[in-house]
Amino acid sequence: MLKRSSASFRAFWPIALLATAGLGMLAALAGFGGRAFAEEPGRRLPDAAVTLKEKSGLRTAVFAGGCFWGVQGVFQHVRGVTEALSGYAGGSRDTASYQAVGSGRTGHAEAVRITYDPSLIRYDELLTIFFSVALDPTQVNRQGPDSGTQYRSAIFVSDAEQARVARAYVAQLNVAQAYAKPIATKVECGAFYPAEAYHQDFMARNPRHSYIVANDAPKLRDLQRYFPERTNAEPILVGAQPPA
Ligand code: MHO
Repeated sequence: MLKRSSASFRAFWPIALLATAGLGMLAALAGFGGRAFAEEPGRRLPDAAVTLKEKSGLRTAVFAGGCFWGVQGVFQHVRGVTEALSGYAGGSRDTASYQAVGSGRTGHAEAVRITYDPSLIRYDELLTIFFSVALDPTQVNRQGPDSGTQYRSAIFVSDAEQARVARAYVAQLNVAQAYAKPIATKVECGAFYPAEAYHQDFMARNPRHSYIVANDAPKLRDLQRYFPERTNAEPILVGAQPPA
């Protein structure tokens, strides 16, 4: 009797393993059919109540929303943006490399520096697009399939005015309960360092890359869907030789 039950136990294990693997694969397929891992779908959020009175001349904004490929890919299609550069913010110059930042211990977040013409789009309007389609701001130290402090979401402000407008918008969205959970995105200060050339224009150059298809293409579709009047058909690319 004992012998028989241990034999059936042994026979059962491979079946149990196969069933578990099968279920896991089904769950993964279901996730990748839509926006993989993200809990918050894209939408058009309300305009900011506190807006930024822009000065003339080109301005910059730095946003961190997980892997920079998708954030750059979205903002390269936003009208009024003259450059969207992938890089690292929140840490020091000497460790601002993909390999070092990937350890999650340098303090950097993957970030995108957006240069824009304030006569065409304001800082607070960039914020609205960022929160609406470029990330799930409720995720803590992760974004989609990527986890670690380097994938936290943050707004890196360059002056007190940007900080005031960014904090007000986060508060506005929280009060309006725009998301099911509180916003984890922090307002931070810190220099921006451009990423390596092979990371620039990654989404535009690799539209069929499985990561882009699963995680980033939906963000661009959301931009086109919810902000058609702000979308350019063609991306503004950094080009083959980004500034060092
Ligand atoms: N998990 C992705 C993240 C890329 S993003 C530029 C990868 O390792 O390819 O961090």
